Amino acid sequence: MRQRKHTIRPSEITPEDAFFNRRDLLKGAVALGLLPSLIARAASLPPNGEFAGRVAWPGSLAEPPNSYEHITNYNNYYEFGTGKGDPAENAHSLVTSPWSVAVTGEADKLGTYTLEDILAPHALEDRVYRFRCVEAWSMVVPWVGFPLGDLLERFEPSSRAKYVQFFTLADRKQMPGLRYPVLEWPYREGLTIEEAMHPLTLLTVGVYGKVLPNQNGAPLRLIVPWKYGFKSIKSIVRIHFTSRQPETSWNMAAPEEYGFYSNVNPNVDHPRWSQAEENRLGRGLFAAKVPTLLFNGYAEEVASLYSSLDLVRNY
Ligand SMILES: Nc1nc2c(c(=O)[nH]1)N[C@H]1C(S)=C(S)[C@@H](COP(=O)(O)O)O[C@H]1N2
Ligand SMILES: [Mo]
Repeated sequence: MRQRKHTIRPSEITPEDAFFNRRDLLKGAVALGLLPSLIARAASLPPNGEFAGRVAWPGSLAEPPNSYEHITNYNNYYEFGTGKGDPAENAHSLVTSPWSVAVTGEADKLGTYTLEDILAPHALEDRVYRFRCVEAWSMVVPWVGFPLGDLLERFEPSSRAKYVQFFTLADRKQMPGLRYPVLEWPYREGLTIEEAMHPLTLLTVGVYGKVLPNQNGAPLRLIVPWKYGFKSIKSIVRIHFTSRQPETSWNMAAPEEYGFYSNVNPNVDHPRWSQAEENRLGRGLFAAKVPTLLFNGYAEEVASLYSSLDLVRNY
């Protein structure tokens, strides 16, 4: 057992309590118009692991989030094993500091940026999103991050940048799962430039007000809330702007099952199972499944991105 130093017992204040108190306070401050001037746009990873000075994003779900325990112990991160408990058990070997991100392809400001460079000009937000895995389970998660588009703009993409591709670290010394050829390594994912610039697309550095644990994709991951979970790539080390639809690891592994778009869509089944319902984790084994919503419930925000696309063919 690990030793913990707590002045108050952990049972007295859960991460959930702390999160909600803070959120209510922040909401009040937002209503009073206080925050924008008070919050410095100078995000960084706090050495004590707790973010200070986030903005409560007004679009957050009212639904209560899943527990911190649940979100950080039931994961998909195949670089650390394919079992849901493997990432929490194995990802301690991932070294997240120092960290840097290479920016390549169709943009003017190419180069390698430190994590500190990446975060510095941005203001962190608390955003409670629905999160839906292609395996038909879902959670509600309070992420900490800022819109990816705000970062991408800093690299000045050219008019040829129609897509953005992302790569995860692939280091066999740190990632035991890379020994197994279950996916094309490094894990890679991609979005259209419009999807990448959409204000819901979150570059994520934390959960429940804390720095991301390694199993959730530290130190920097994507969250694309209207797409199946596998689009939300973890531990990003490279961002590549390109004129052509990029390769993605899941599409390379099983193209009939995992398309490039992978928008959550209850009307388009996975070839091996229905996608009409989902199991909201944490509600008990026998809780009823809930109907899956088109675009995971974010249709109002994102449907216009796909007005000219056939969503059955472009799954
Ligand atoms: N690099 C990498 N990113 C990844 C994965 C992975 O295996 N490797 N799994 C994806 C899948 S299938 C899901 S559902 C989510 C899970 O995120 P979570 O563990 O934070 O809930 O991460 C996605 N990002
Ligand atoms: Mo997933």
